[in-house]
Amino acid sequence: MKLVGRYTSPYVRRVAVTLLTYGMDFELEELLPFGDDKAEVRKFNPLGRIPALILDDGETIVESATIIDCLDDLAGPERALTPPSGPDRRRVLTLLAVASGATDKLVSSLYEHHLRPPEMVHRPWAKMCDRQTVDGFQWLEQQMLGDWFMGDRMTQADLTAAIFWQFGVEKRPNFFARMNCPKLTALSDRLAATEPFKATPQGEGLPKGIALE
Ligand SMILES: N[C@@H](CCC(=O)N[C@@H](CS)C(=O)NCC(=O)O)C(=O)O
Repeated sequence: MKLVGRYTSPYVRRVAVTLLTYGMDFELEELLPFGDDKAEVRKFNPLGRIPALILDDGETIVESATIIDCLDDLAGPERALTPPSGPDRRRVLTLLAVASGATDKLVSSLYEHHLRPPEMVHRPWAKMCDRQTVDGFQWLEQQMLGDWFMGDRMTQADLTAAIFWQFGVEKRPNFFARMNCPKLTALSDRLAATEPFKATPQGEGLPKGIALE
């Protein structure tokens, strides 16, 4: 399998960590969804976004949730990190929806500050995104039942929340510190010490001279 993207993207990284957790072999095609790489990314995803996954038979899948659903299917119900059905599945999917939404809003705010000329940054919009990011992660913090979201076992919700949290902490350390989420911090630290996380370093922070917080 070939994974298109970079670990600087938390959506790419959660796919890579899932692949490694399942023991599935893949090669990484390191492309950014901006600049010179964009045209290349469009060959795999009409939207020009990362991640995309190319299966060994050439089938291409886009969007991290869709890719992870495919990987769960390949791993089988015994090993899948997303419960196959019922209330447990609905709970994990809801946790994932909030984690993804909070991170989408974080990315929107980052784009607002980094991709627009400074005089065109619309601060009320960025502020609303920030509020949604805070509300999402603080809700997730309250959902933790002991070590994991499901209490006794790791699921895709833990893996994804930890990756998204690490991304946020790296991008906006002060903003994330102020959220005061000790359970998410502990989850993130615990998973950061595991092999799949160590094998997928998220890389560099923001370019020098750009400060959001
Ligand atoms: N919902 C998508 C989000 C993917 C996403 O936002 N990727 C970013 C990189 S972090 C991207 O490709 N941005 C470029 C663009 O949207 O044009 C997923 O889960 O795969």
